[in-house]
Amino acid sequence: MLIKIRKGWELSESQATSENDFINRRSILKGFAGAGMLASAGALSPFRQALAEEGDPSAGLYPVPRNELYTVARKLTPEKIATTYNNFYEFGSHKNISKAAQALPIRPWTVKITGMVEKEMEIDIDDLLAKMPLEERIYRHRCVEAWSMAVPWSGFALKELVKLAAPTSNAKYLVMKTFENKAVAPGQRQFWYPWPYTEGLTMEEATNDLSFMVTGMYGKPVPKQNGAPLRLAAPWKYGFKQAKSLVSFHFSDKRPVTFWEKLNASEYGFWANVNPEVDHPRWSQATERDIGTGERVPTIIYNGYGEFVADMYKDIKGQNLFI
Ligand SMILES: Nc1nc2c(c(=O)[nH]1)N[C@H]1C(S)=C(S)[C@@H](COP(=O)(O)O)O[C@H]1N2
Ligand SMILES: [Mo]
Repeated sequence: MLIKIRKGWELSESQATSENDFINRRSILKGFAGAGMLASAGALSPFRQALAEEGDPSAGLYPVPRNELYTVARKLTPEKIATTYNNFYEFGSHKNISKAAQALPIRPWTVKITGMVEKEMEIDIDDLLAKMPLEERIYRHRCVEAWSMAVPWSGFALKELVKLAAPTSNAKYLVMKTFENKAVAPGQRQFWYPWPYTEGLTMEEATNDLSFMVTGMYGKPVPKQNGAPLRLAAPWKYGFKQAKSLVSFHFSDKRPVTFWEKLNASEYGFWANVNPEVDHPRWSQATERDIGTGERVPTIIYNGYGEFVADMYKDIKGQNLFI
């Protein structure tokens, strides 16, 4: 079976921890290397340095004002951990893809808005950034593999993009797709995956205040490995909903079958709302490991965002809201 290919989440806890330690040691070493090359205090991480060399035209936009409505009670995950412990199957089915992801060209980058909208359009990422009200929000992130982090994202409310797109009243779903580029993304040569990575939200979810388009992280442009130049954060849902490096927003009256749902619908459904009481068929979802502190902490329903989102689901019956 496809899904029996050994995945990151099939690692035992002890394996996962040592992998994490390994990555931390690696990033410390890389940090020293960067400092040497710059002959300075080493203020630039290797990724920041790569962006600076490439001249990311959005670099000057950050930092952006923080929206204090969105904050967390736990410690922020150190930047080096959040930017070197990743899931991005386009670059490999393991956590250590941050270097490989640097091959992704992020300029020019065009976003298509299609389907049930007043007028379909293509918009350049920097034109889009110029139109959108950028702010910083600290969000928790809970991966279905039972690890989590707390990250300061920068970006704009997804409802602002919806407003720009002007969907017609027939639109029921917003379907989001990641780039396709086999030349730079070796994972996309693995034909058994249903590329491109596809995710979706109902229109009500997409226009919920919490739904956020990420364009930055830790007060800088979001690194490639975390989904540059445009990635979703819908923090009440499991991490696999947070599709990265998006090129397409399609408004539809049909619910999409998402990437992981196509691979294994009984383990990864459309709704994927976080719930500690609904276990994954192969492991418990009751707790999660904070990748910053290494501590195991209880998981909270809707990842702690129930006050923002629970109402949207009160009338939905007979569907698995939590897988
Ligand atoms: N295109 C794409 N988006 C993706 C993934 C992926 O493999 N491809 N993995 C998802 C999963 S499972 C998680 S947990 C998050 C990880 O985001 P991070 O690397 O910024 O922590 O990205 C999500 N978005
Ligand atoms: Mo995930």
